[in-house]
Amino acid sequence: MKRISLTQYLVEEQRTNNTIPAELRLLIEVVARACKTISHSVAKGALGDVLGSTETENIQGEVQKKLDVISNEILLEANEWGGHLAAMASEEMESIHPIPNRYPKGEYMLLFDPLDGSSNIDVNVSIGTIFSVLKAPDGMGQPTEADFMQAGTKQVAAGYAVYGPQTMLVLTTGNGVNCFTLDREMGSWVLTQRDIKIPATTKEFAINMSNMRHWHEPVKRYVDELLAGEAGPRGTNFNMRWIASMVADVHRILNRGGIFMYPADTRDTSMPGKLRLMYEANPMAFIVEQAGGAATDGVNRIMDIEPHKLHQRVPVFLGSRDEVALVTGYHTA
Ligand code: AHM
Ligand code: MG
Repeated sequence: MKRISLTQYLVEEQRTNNTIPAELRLLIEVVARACKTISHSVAKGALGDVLGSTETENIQGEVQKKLDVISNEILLEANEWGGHLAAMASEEMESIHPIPNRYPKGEYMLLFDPLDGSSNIDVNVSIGTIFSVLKAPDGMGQPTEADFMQAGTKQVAAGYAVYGPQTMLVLTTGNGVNCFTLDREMGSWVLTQRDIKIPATTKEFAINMSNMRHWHEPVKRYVDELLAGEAGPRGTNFNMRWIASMVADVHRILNRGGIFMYPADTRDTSMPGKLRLMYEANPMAFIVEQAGGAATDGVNRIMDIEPHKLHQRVPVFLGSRDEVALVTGYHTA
């Protein structure tokens, strides 16, 4: 079988479909290279002294793992000097990171969750990197947080790397979803799945069931119906999987269908859900929609939400189209 590298794929996309401007292509290649470096650190584990926590907390008040900080540094350093970006933002940094004056500035803005699934780092379970690319507003001066406040529909690219038994990169530039596997010996990303599509129906769901007692009524109703199996209104048995790394859970859904849920609950109405809109929900929603699935916050399409804060949280329901429609319908009924 002829091997197609990420570089070749991107160049051909640029040439034939004109969906990827040259600058964006180079930016994606830099992000992919950074993910390769992160993958290398992740794989070393204790041998690279990368496990465990730092003494610091991030903006969300969460204790940072060493790998959270290392991955953040890798992405910042890799992307600072290339000239494709105006600014970056990350789960691990309180405010945005403008490109330093010593480097040329580009027209894109990059957001990322450098190491998603932090609770799985120290137990050798799949984790990942999620990223989203926006265009800088026309005529933007010194970038500010306000420049990042763009709905998910404005994304020009999104992707994630999953560091599992294999390291994979899943990418969309708005023209379907493709998956590349890292060839560790050659150091290159090889196209291994083209135009991935999520089945519209499913018999698998993913949610952290330990929060059940806190859920709102529509989520309770929906999950109760799934749990009732053959005897319930759905008339069929559902299976459940929860990896607690969004990248790994979404990757499974992309490959075999399913619905992923991280709902808001009754505990804290000022903090709807756990996942962050700008660098978790939006990029995943873009990928899932490009694969024929759907993504809502229970009421609205995630990519239509107008953001008002860099680190804002959002309830997430994404995956197989029909299931997302059903649980969303329960919220709006
Ligand atoms: P993180 O960005 O701090 O790693 O948190 C996000 C992760 C998601 O990957 C995952 O879906 C969720 O948190 C798991 O949460 P929980 O521990 O409540 O199951
Ligand atoms: Mg995360």
